[in-house]
Amino acid sequence: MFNEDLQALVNDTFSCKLCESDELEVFLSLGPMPPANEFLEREEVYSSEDFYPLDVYFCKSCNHVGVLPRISSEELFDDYVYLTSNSETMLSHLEDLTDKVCEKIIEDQENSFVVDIGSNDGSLLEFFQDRGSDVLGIEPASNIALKAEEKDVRTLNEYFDRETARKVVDEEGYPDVVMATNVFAHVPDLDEFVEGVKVLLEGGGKFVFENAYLPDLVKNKEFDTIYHEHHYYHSLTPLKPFFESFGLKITDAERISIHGGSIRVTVSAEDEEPSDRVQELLSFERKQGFDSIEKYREFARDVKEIKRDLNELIQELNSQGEKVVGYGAAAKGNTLLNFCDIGNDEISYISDNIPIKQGKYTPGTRIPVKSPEEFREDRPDYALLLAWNYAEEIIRKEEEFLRNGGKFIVPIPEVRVIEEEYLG
Ligand code: DWN
Repeated sequence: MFNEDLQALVNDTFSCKLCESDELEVFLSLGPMPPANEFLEREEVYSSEDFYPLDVYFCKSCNHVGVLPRISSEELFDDYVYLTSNSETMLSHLEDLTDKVCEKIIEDQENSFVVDIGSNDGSLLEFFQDRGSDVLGIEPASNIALKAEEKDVRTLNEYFDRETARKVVDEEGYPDVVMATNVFAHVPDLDEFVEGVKVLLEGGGKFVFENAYLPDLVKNKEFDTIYHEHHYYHSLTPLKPFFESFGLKITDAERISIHGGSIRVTVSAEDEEPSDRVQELLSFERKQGFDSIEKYREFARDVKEIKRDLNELIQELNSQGEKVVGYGAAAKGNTLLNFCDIGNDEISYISDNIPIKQGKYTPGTRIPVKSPEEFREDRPDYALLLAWNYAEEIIRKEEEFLRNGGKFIVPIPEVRVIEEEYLG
């Protein structure tokens, strides 16, 4: 159980970002932790780092889950390292998303206008643009927005709020669709964000967003996807009244497999009948107990078992002189490494295919990030698969590593070793 004094402090200091209740119970403490994407340049490795608590709370009033403290977007996103285009799996997912939105929502493709909030490197909007839509990205990280512009995806390098929304409508007109993939959990001020979405929907368009789905996170013990960038861990039960409080309505909701289990939600300002899937998911959440703190206390116990199992395995391999590296310098990997106290003694380096990350060091653990080419050249004994959500794609890419006797350690949902036999 969480320290009583700190729990009282939380209830005196914070309120739920969706319903404003102060009935928050912290059920898991993962910190102190540096921001998960604050990779270190070589010259920063021996300078100080910002560490923050990483406490996960359940709101007993509306069942919402979030983290404390809430770090500013400027600190988290001004200079960013995540690229949507880093995986074939993600690109294939975004193309499928585009097809579904074009099929279900867009009526006149050649005269459609699509806005993507948190558009990253423009990967999603490229698919819409290829199908004839006029597109506009809104991306706060200037280094990432530049990559979208290099691909001729028009992008506003700004944070999204009411003012930006009004500017888009005044200069570009009303969008048919407003997209947001892995963004709606990253916004400290959801009220301001939703007020901005309302402005964009005044023309009758739809808001379609995707985020990690809380029941999947809990069921699959995906504790590493908890970090400060993800202020919230969404489920439909608290989101339904939240949107209704703005005069908006969830008209569709669908579970999808990306990122370890996500949810795709469609929101409208029009008074239309929601699909049956909305009620089915609301019932699922209630029947599975996601409206009870007990479910989250059990999750916290599961997380501590993973930490124990992973530490035992890594320590055994290290003691046997086996070389262990990491694969996929994912943000979630930094939560896992810092929470499990796995550092540069246990892990020699981490391979990653994003050039921005190569040559940097992981926050808190200071593990060097190297290229996949260096990994293949080095042929270590074990690779801790920190990007487990792309396991199939990565195992396919690194088949030779397995065939040469290398093994992957997959930490989620339980610690297991993948060897050559896995290839069949
Ligand atoms: O919400 C977010 C999720 C969706 O993406 C963002 N806040 C940040 C980011 O989280 P992440 O860094 O955990 O995302 P990924 O895309 O799961 O990270 C995968 C990492 O693995 C990337 O750094 C790229 C790397 N990778 C690789 O080295 N080889 C990925 C693939 C597919 C590969 O083949």
